[in-house]
Amino acid sequence: MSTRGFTGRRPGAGTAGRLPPGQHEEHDFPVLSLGPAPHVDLATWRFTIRHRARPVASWTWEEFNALPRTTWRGDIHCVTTWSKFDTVWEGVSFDDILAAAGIEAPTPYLLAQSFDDYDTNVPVADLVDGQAMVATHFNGAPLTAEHGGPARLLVPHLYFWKSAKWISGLKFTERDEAGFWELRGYHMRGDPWREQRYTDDE
Ligand SMILES: Nc1nc2c(c(=O)[nH]1)N[C@H]1C(S)=C(S)[C@@H](COP(=O)(O)O)O[C@H]1N2
Ligand SMILES: [Mo]
Repeated sequence: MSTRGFTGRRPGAGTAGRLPPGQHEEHDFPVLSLGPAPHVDLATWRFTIRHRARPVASWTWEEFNALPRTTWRGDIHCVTTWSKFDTVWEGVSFDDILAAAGIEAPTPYLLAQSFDDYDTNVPVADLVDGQAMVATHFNGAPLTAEHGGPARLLVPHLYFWKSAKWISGLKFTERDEAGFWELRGYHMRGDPWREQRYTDDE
C-alpha cells in the first residue's frame, strides 16, 4: 500500500478525495462575519418560517429545543478556500422543522434570514433529506456567538456562506431570490465540488 519514507507525508493521506478543487485544509475555525456578532437574547429569540411575508410557524427558544435532534459529522468548505474536516454539529434538521410546522415546502426556494440582516438563498432541494439543519451545538458545546450562536443554518455540502449564522427564520420565495453575497457576485447555489464560487461559474 505505502512506500517506505512516504508514509504519512502525503498531504492528502486520509484526506484524499475530501478536498474540493481549489481548497486547502484548515485546522483552526476561522470567523467570517460582516460585522460583530449581534446580541441575541434567548428570552425573546424566535425562529419563524414564512411563506413570502406571511408567518406560517414560529418557535420560542424553549419550543425549538424540544424538537427532535440530529447530529452530523463531516467537512465544511468556505469560499475563501479553507476546508475543515470532521466537524460535529447538533441541531434540528430541516426535515424535522417542516414536520413540526406540519407543512411541506410551499415553494422550491427560500432565503435564510439572520439577526444581523444577513440573508442567503438556498434551494429547498439542497435542504431536504437530512442535508441541512439549524445547528445549536458545535463539537459538543453550545455554538459560540462568533460562530452564529445561539443557532445557525448548516448546509455543509454548499460553500459555508450559505450557512447563515444567527438565524432568525426561513422565508419561502416563489423564485430563487439572491441573498447578501449572491447580490454581490457570489453564486446562486455554491456547490464546492463544482467550484461554484462566482455568479457566472457553471
Ligand atoms: N448572519 C450571518 N451569517 C453568515 C455570515 C455573516 O456575516 N452573517 N458570514 C457567512 C460567511 S461569508 C461564512 S464563510 C460563514 C463563516 O462562518 P464561521 O464564522 O462560523 O466560520 O458564515 C456565513 N454566515
Ligand atoms: Mo465566506
